[in-house]
This record gives sequence, C-alpha cells and structure tokens, in this order.
Amino acid sequence: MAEQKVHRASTTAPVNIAVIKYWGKRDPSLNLPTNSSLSVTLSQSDLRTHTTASCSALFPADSLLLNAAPQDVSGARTQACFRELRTLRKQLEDSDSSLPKLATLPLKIVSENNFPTAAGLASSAAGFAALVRAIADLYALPASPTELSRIARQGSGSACRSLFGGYVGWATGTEPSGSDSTAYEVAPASHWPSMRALILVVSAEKKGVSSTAGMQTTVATSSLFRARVESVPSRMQQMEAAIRARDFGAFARLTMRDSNSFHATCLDTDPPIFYLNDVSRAAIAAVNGINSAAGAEIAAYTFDAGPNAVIYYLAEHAAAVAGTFKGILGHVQGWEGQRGRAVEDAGA
Ligand code: 2P0
Repeated sequence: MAEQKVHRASTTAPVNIAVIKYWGKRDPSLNLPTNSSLSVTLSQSDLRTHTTASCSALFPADSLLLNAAPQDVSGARTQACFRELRTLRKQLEDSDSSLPKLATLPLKIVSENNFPTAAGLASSAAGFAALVRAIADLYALPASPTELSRIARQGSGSACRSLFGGYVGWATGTEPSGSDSTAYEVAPASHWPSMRALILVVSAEKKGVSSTAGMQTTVATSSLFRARVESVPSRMQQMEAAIRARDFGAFARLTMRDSNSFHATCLDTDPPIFYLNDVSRAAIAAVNGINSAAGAEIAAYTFDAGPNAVIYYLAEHAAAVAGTFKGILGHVQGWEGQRGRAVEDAGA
C-alpha cells in the first residue's frame, strides 16, 4: 500500500548572526518582535543544522530527534510549524487528487547541529529554519522563502532570517496576525564577498537565561529598553545603507553599538541578565585595540545571548584581525568561516 511507504526529504540551514538584534516580543505566542532586526547568514559550510523530515503511516506519532536525543514536540511552537505546513499540504492534496495523502501522516524529524546547542550560537534559528524547509520539501510545497520565514518565525523568531542567505532583515510588521512579520533579503552574500566572520567559542555551555524568558523580562522591567526600541528604526536604515554601499566602517560601528545597546538592556533588566563574561570583555578590548592600531574600524564584535564573540572583518584584514585573535586567545576554540553564499540548496 502506498501509505505504508516512508516519504523523506533532507535539507540544511545555516546559523545567522544578528548585527541589529531582535530582543522583545509584542506577541509572545506568534513571536512578533518589538523591533526589526538584521543579520548575516553564515555559509552552509560553517555552522548549520542538517535535518531529515519523513512521514509514514508506519510511525506511531510525531517525533523529533535533536543530536540523537528525543525532544518534546507538543510545545506550541513546534505544533504551530507542523500545523501550518500540514495545512498547506492539505490544500495541495485537495487541489490534486493524484497526490499522496501525506498531510495526515505522523512526522519524524531528525536534526543534527555541527556546533554547540543553546550556547548563544543561534541554534534555534538554524534548527527551526531547517525543520520548516525539510517538511516543506517533503510536502513539495511551492512556498517562497518569505512564506516559509513566516512559519519558521513561529518556531523561533530568529529562525525566519535563516531562510535567506546573505544580509537579511526581519520586519516587525503591523498586522496582528503576523502575516507581514517576515524576513527579506537586504543583499545576497555575493554582494560583499570579502566579508568574513570569526566565531570565538568562549563557552559551549548551555546558556543560563533563555532568550525567550530573558527578553520578556527585559520588556517588562527595563526602562533602557524603550529607548532602544525607539533607536532601532533609524539604525536599521543606516545598516541597510552601509551594506548596500559596502561601507565596512559604518557596518562595524553600527554592529558594535547595537550589540552594546542590547547587552545594556540586559543589565538594566530586573533581575539583571549577564551574557558577557571576562573573555567576552577581553575580545571587545582586542577589537578596540585592532581598530586603534589600524586607525579605522576593520573589525566589529557582536554577542548574542551568551558569551561567544562573533567578529566580522574583511578578507584583506584577515592577518590583522583573525591573526591577532588566534595569537591572544589561543586557548579559545574558534570557527573561522567565509560568510557565505546564498542558501541555494533550498529545494535540495
Ligand atoms: C537575534 N537573539 O537577533 C537575537 C540577539 C539573541 C540575541 O534572536 O523566543 O531564540 O525563540 O523567538 O529567536 C534569540 O532569540 O528567541 C535571538 P525566540 P530566539 O539573533
């Protein structure tokens, strides 16, 4: 019988690292943000999640394995992604009776990260982006990256940006339904091929305060947060202009200021949230030293919800930037990668 078959599709999704940070939700159930954000998607060859989605009447129930460990799929976020994708598949099946009936079959999702999970390295971003695209491929959905980004956002906000390669914005949107809170391409990776990202894994430990919990405590308690939200729209415009003009100095200044602004609101949260540690602060001092010696911003640091540093620089400054870090932080494991090509394997 046809429905005894196992249908399967695999994909990978890369990590994205925000240069204008998402922090705060105006609607926690739909993951609608309080401000727009902008990120750089790393190349597929660097930090990524590989996911295989399969469905079959032989499976007892929906299941998800992450790095070989069973995960709970009953949470609202995973359920929202499954529900939206099944609805789209059902519409296809209703319009073409020759299609196999997959929408009602149990799903089995198997994911592997090639980097530490939940250590402030955007694991949920790559994870939900890969989950959504793997199921969309399994269901042969004709959905655009924009539509998939709307679904992935409901799994984890930052995941919507990993559906695109290169320089990616995520609009706050104004619709209460979230229909216009999607990711969009600011520029493809090929627009600025000399961009590099050095990732310093200061700690591979799971972070102490989750982003989801931390950001809503910030929204509820921080007065600095309101000033941050007001400053983001003009910073977004300036960042998009800096990327279009390939102006690394402006890109670097905006990136560092936004990271500092985000971590300031974390410290202003009650109780305070500390994501940076002494090694993080040493990385900031090293970037400042590199830029002072160069007489220009040739390196930019940014930190997410954890102590790990991401340093952006251009290929022509690899010796001055990556070389310096390798020298002074020899004990820190780092991933150096060419920030990448667009996510071209969406249907692979
Ligand atoms: C970002 N972060 O823009 C910011 C910077 C962390 C610091 O997006 O609750 O895991 O799943 O929507 O997406 C982390 O938040 O939070 C994040 P949920 P998510 O990359």
